[in-house]
Amino acid sequence: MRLIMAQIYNVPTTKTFSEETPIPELGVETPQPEELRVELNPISGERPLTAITYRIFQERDLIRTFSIEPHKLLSYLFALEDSYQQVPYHNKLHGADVCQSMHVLLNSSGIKDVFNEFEILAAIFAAVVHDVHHSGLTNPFLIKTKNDLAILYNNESVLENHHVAVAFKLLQADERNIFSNLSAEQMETLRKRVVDMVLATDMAKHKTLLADFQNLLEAKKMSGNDYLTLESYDDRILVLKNLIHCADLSNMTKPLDTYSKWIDRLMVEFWKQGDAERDLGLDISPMCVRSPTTKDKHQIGFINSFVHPLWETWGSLVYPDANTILETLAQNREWHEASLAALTSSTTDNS
Ligand code: 8BR
Ligand code: ZN
Repeated sequence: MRLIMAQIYNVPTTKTFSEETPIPELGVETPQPEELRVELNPISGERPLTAITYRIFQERDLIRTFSIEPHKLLSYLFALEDSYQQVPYHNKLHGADVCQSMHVLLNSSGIKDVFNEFEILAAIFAAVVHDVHHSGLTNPFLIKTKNDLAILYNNESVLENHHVAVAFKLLQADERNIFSNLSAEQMETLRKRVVDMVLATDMAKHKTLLADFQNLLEAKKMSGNDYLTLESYDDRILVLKNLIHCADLSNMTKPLDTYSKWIDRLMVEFWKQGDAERDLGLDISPMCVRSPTTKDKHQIGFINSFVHPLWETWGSLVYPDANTILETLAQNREWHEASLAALTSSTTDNS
């Protein structure tokens, strides 16, 4: 990935829309509008991200509230979608999935009326852009191979800084500037929230983020309020940061047939990185080792250390909304445990 410091990203030559271009009802042309929700990727003409995000903007009335010009929104979403790389996991489908998950989480009963329309716009936007132009390689890999992006961002949240920079770079062209009707002050406020949220998707921030969230909820309980009141910017953004983190780590809380597809994609991406590490003579990262037990072992550890504590805390805030989510997460972990036990016993039998 060649990169000149002043040049964040070469914007692709994606179709742009003008005021004269007819806007399809669902954002993308499809002869099967009813089926679009079910078979999103093929029916949307391989534009799942545009179709989902355009629908969410419509449903939440963000287009009218923020005077967003529909042709600019489509031009932005097309360019964003084309800026997600064709990697096995961190592709446009993941961007669309996290945006959709964010949309659903924002409707949880415990927080339904907590955030204003502006924060909702920032949260939906941050979710859809949060992994744009991801190369399918982890931060530690980019750092140890001294990639240009690691140099540019001084090894700090390398990918996340890049994702948010690309997202704002795409806004620079007039025809894609969906926020052109916001005042300079509103734009600054929006930008700060989006940057804070996208940077919070760096797994290196997980521990602090969750501990601060738990402290906040504890303090709120002690004040005797049974509904959440968030006054300061720090408190509000802390909940939003945890919200995007939950949306990002939501695939293992979904039914097994959906979850297993995501985890298989992630493993293909990890294995490719492992191959690159081997070819470069580097130590292979533990989750990138091509061994039959890597997937189960790693996911059990990941769920126990990161995903379950996060969702348990979220569940305490939106109780009882997250109960089904926590049950599905437990079932998916049991599926990995059973698979690992079967693999281990077959190895022992053969020895
Ligand atoms: P991003 O999607 O923003 O990269 O953050 C999630 C990170 O968590 C992934 O890049 C990956 O390194 C890690 N992860 C693991 Br390990 N298992 C995961 C899973 N089942 N789903 C999502 N992320 C996972
Ligand atoms: Zn992500």
